Formats: sequence, C-alpha cells, structure tokens
Amino acid sequence: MTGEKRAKHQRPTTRSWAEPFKIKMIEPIKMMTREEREKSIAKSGYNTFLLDSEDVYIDLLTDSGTSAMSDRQWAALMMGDEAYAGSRNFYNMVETIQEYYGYKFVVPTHQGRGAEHILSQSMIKEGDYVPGNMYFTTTKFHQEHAGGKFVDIIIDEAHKATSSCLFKGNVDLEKLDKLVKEVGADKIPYVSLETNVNMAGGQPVSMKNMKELSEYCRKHGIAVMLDATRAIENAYFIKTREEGYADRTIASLLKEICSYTDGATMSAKKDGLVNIGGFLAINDEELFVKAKNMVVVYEGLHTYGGMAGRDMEALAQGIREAVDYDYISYRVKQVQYIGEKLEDWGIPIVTPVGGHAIYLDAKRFLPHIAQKDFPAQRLAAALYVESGVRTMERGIVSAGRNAETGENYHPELELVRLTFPRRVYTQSHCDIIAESVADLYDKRDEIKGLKMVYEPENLRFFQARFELL
Ligand code: PLI
Repeated sequence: MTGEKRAKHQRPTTRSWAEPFKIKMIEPIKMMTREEREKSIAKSGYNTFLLDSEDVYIDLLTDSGTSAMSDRQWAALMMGDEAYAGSRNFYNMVETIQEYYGYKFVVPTHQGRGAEHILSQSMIKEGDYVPGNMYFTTTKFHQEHAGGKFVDIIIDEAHKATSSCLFKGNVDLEKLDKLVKEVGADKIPYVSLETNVNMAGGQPVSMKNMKELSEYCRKHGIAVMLDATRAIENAYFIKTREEGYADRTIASLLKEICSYTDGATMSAKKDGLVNIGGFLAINDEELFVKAKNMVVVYEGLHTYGGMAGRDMEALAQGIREAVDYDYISYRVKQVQYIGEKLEDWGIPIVTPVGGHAIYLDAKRFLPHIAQKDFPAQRLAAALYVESGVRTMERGIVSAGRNAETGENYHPELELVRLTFPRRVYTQSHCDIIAESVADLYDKRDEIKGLKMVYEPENLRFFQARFELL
C-alpha cells in the first residue's frame, strides 16, 4: 500500500456508529444526468416542492411522512380494524399516547395541521396574541386564520446562524413577560411551545426552560400548548446535553416535557415513524369536548380523525420504537455525522447542528445574492442540479408576507434544509450528500439569483414558481 492510500483510510479515533437495523426490503433509486435535472428543475419553476419524486436521487425535502416503517409496524398494519366507529386500533393508539405523552384526552387528526386547525379554532379569538418560540409555517397560519397574532418569543440566539448555545430553542421569558404586561394575560389563550424548533434549525429547548415557562404561565393563568412533533428528538438532546438528565430514559424525559404543558398538537409523520397521522392531546375536558365536536366536521369521526385503522396501529407501534435509545441516538448522530463533515470542510451551516436536519446558511454560502433574489431557493435548486439531492428553502419564501401590510418578511435566517427521513438512508448516502454540497460550494460564485413569477396566496413556498435572473 502506498502512503497516500493509507492516509485515505485513517483509523478513526472513536468507534463509528452504524444503523441499528438491517435492510429487509429495498426501493431502487436512479440518478439522472445533469442535463435531465436542469430541465426538470426549470419545469418545476425552481421550486423543489414541484419536482417529481422519481426525478430525485436522494430526497432530503422533509422528514415528514418519509420514514421507513419497521417489520413490526408493517405487521401492525395487518391488524387494522377498518370500522367506521370504535376501531380497536384507536383505543390502542390512545392508550399508547396516554402512556408515553401523559395527556388525558386524544383527538385523532389526519396530520399535524389538522390538529393545529382544531386547537386554534377552539382556543383563539379575534384580537388574541399567540406567543411562540419561533413560527412554524402551518402553525402560524392556523393561529392567524383563527384571528390571532403570532409573537416570536424565542431567545435572540436562535436567530443567529452560528452559536455555541446548546438550547437555541429556548423561550425568552422576558419577551413573554413584556407581551403579558403590554396586552394582558387574558388576550393570550396559550403559549405555543415547539420542541426541537424546526425553523431555527432543529434546535432543542432545555428542560429547565420548559419548567420555568410552565411556572410563569401557571402563575398568570395562561395555558402552554406543545408542538410535540419532534419532542422525542428534543428529549435526546436533554439527556445528552443538560446536566442531571444523563441517566434518564427517553420515555421518562418525554413524559416530563409534556407534564409542563396543558396539551399538544402532533404531526405523527415525524417522531411517530409513520407515513400519515397526527393528533391533538389535551388535559382539559371542556376543550376536549369542543375539539371532538370540531373533528367530525373537518377530519373524520372522533375515533379515526382521518387515519385508517391500520395507520393508528402503526403509530402506536411507532411511538414505542421512537423512544428506544439506540434508535434515537442513531437518528441524531446520523445528522451530526454530516454536519461535522461540512463544518470540517468550512461549509457554512447552522450550528450547533440540530436533530432532524442540516441547514446550509445561504447568506454565507451565496453572499453575492441579495435576500430579495431568493438565495436559499436558488441554492436548493442548484444542489438538485449538481447532485440530484432534493432539499427545501427555509428563508424569505417560507417566511411569506405580513398579513396586514402585505410586505415580505425578511427573516434573519436564510437557509436550505437537508432533512433526514428516519431509517431511510445509510452512511454511504450521507457521504454522497456531504460531498455533493462541497462540490457545489466550490462553484458557488457561478450561481445567480431568482425572480418569483407566481406567488400563491397561502403558504407560498409549496407552490411558488421562479425564473433565473
Ligand atoms: O405536516 P403536518 O401537517 O403533519 O405537520 C405540520 C407541522 C407542525 N409543526 C411542526 C414543527 C412541523 O415541522 C410540521 C410539519 N413539518 C413539515 C412538513 C416539515 O417538512 O418540516
């Protein structure tokens, strides 16, 4: 062996991690040519949401509904009781949610935004304020649709792309207190608390912060509603980063997180390891009755809420698997693995790396493109052309417009999200992804901006179209 060859295969100083599962079934993927990808992205209006999935090599658009289910979950599908009313799968799902999340009542929904809709309509009145630790697109939409005004109360550190803060998802209690003093607690139906804050880069909230928030809100008679979509990933960060929690199980941490809140909306398509499903879980019986009345109008009967019996059974099993330490530590470490590579290679990403995704910092990746020319949108399209890797814009397009003034929001963070489906891609895929980003970084000066040529009224990032400048 030559010295050069040996250097390529240096023995690592720490033991490698590996996927805690083996592959039983495969789904072939294909790589198109660069020219084909150029045509495909132009046809899709430079919006990765509009690409056909068949034209994608490695799909990092989202971790939502894209998980691989286990053999036990597939077996659970066969136990589906597809009764219109009172399916045994519903009761099994409810018992599992009660056991692991600890809430008293459960209203099933087809996915997270179904739960957000019902919660917002049940609790928010015209003219209310809904403080939250950074907005999420659908969550804020439903809060505003119900007549509320979202107020960002996340710590300032969350809006910085690079930071050494280990809990960038934390609520700034002073910001909350200022709002309470300004508008009065009776104008605040609840604080919207998201775990592993998606738009901040998958950043966790500390247990200490949740406890303090809960104490503050209970004192002022304000409810705390959790977005539990990635609460299990948050629990992993508490275990590994926050003092005093290292010996705790993920399940017990999840239950403690929920204990500081009065209810939760959940997109089961993430932590829940299923392809569809969600729920609203609450402790207040009056609110439960109201939500149950509403679910039958918008989602389906209160014992399925838009899910098939088999989906509810798969979710019950998925929750049990998601709190397994070996699974969740692999899940987060896979993301960290790519993050470390990119950081080592000097590629600008959001740090610390979060739980479900790597976020490229488009402002530093493409400093020559002004925010009005959609640098992150352009970067996502360019990465697809470079490598067939599909990602998503999380910047000025996703932020949308101020509903009152019609002006574009200009978020501090202009990001491209590389989101990892759970249990889908291997470490070799991770290597390809990191190398693709690095190759594109070398060519960054050639990339120019975009102009928007079609803008839908709501949640524009899903369907907006662009042309090259
Ligand atoms: O996509 P839904 O309707 O099941 O869930 C909406 C939703 C609510 N909260 C949070 C934090 C989310 O991340 C979320 C959906 N996220 C998507 C689709 C994503 O790609 O991140």
